[in-house]
Amino acid sequence: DLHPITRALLSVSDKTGLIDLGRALSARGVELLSTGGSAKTLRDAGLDVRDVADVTGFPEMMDGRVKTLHPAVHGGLLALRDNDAHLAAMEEHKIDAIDLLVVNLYPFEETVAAGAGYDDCIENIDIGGPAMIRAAAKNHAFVNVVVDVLDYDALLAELDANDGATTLAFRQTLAQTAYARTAAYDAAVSTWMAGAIGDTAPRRKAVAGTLAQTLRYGENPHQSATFYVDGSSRPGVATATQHQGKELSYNNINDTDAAFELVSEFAPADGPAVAIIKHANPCGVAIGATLAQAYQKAFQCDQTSAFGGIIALNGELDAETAEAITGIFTEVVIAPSATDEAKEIFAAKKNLRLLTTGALADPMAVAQTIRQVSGGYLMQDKDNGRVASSDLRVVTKVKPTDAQMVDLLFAWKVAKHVKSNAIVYVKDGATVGVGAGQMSRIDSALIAAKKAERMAEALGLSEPLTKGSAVASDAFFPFADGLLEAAAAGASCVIQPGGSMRDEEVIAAADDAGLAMVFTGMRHFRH
Ligand code: 93A
Repeated sequence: DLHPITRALLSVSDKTGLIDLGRALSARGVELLSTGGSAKTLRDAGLDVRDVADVTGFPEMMDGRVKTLHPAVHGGLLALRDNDAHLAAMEEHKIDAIDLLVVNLYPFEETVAAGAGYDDCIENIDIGGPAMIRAAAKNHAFVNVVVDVLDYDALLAELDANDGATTLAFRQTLAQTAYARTAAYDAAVSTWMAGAIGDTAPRRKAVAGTLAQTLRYGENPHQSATFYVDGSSRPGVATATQHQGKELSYNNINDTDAAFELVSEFAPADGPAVAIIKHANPCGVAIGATLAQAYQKAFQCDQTSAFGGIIALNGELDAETAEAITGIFTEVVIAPSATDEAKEIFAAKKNLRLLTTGALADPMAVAQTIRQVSGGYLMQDKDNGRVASSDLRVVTKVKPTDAQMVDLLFAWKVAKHVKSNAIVYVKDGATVGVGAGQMSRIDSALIAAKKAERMAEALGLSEPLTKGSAVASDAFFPFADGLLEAAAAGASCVIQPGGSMRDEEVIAAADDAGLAMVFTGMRHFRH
């Protein structure tokens, strides 16, 4: 399975390491073929290179759109070296075998990321490069294909270990990497294209991703994991700048995303807002006069769970808030920005990661979410639903007061970010009880109330904070029991989608309990 490398074709956009690689190959007696810019780089460094144009008998033409797309190149990559007919065809058409292809593609992803216009992006779609990569990778029984500057050293090491040849296993790994690259490349093109033509729900969606981080492990230490970014410019965990602390873990990234998406529901105009997340669910969310106050209010919801949590802010992290946050162990803080003073305060906490995003995410933006199931993917529009005041319908005899309405809408926003079944109690702009992820709605109502009771005891309060609260349910109450539990916990008003077969019964129960209840007509399941 060992095949020596005698001829290489080098065609790279990113010229990093090209000269060293060219020299190292030349020194090992490899003949170099190359395209325009790459050939020039090599020649300027004093290397002996043959132009692809010389091999094809055609000049590079049409602004470089056609340079390697020729049988002399593709025949040299695809010919089976142990097939008499293939060898005869090579002989007849004067095609020389190419044993090594080194290509990195036109920087399409970078061009898009730089905000280039339509035509510029189109021109940066590499055609000849992927064609050669796919050909060389298909013929990995004989041919080596390198698509990543980071693999140059491994290639040279392999050659040295095998007296100028490579093993099949090595070529197979290169081929696998090569197809991953061309797949990701075309996925990036397709994803960009969907955006450029304004198709927010394309019929076919390619999963585009660039490896951003090989994680230490996944949800658990025995699971390996990686983090891919899709090139989106959405402010959030994938695009944030990390200022300090060790690498984010799989769970950190997941929870930080949940935290930032939730806090982004609160525009700066809503006031300073803080969300504390544990296991992708909020254990405290609040708005306050200042961020520091909002943090204290959020922390008070569930001080036990907040330990080791992830905190997201909807405004610039200031010194006072930073100081307050360092009161307990926190894994990650994410905010649009942070003052120098705040950064200094955090600097003393080596294990605390600070991320800044530059801005809040737009909760109304159109996007897709993808979830894997065995044998496939589920794709859907991201839940960017929002209720307008005109959608709200008061269904009870008692109407919510203006102050209650503010808390109801706050609770509703939070409930959208809580795993179903979600029950969220809110008082004075702060969650005071969160029930998440239960299989029955009544249990979520009970758990949230129970946690509020425990918190009241810890804080030495005479009554639980749920007394006089507003409560949100992410989906309708199928029976009156869940609603009655919330009433028993002290809730005075309710927000929920409505739409149950038993709405009448639930409304009657609310009236009996003297509650004000509002229907939103929209559901926020989150499973
Ligand atoms: O425009 S292309 O799709 N047409 C081609 O035939 C072709 N062959 C190689 N682009 C093509 N390439 C790409 O040119 C390579 O993938 C590489 O990114 C780049 C190297 O060009 P140069 O050596 O002139 O800098």
